[in-house]
Amino acid sequence: MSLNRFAFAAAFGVAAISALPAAAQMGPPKLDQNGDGRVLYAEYRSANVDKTLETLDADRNGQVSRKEFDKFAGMARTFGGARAAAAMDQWWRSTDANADGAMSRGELESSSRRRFDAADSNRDGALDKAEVAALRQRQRAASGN
Ligand SMILES: [Ca+2]
Ligand SMILES: [Ca+2]
Ligand SMILES: [Ca+2]
Repeated sequence: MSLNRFAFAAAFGVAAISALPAAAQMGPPKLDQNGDGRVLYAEYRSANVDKTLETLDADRNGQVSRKEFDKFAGMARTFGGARAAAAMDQWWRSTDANADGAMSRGELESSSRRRFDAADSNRDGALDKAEVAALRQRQRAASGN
């Protein structure tokens, strides 16, 4: 097994959850890396931008092509069903801002920032448990569950 395949396999277990758009995956403990109950933007960004590229950018060209994304979206559907698939689709549409068929690092950064700012309702630069809960609730409402 090549290193790349191994990395992919290692990511697979958490993939359907932790590389989903933040709104769909605030639950996993990984987001709050230092375990203080607050998610700082640096933590959020690392989960949403770095982790996404690490997991999805198979050819390591610094952006996620639709083909790379679809491979992953297929796995998300397998693990998370229609709801995960819908979340993936929504994530793609909200991230590929220039609609060129790829998520660039810049696009991931700005979509990550937008989500974070929208979730940080008291504007203190961190997501506390209540803000995370509200975010998850909005996500459930949006996906019709
Ligand atoms: Ca790529
Ligand atoms: Ca793009
Ligand atoms: Ca906050």
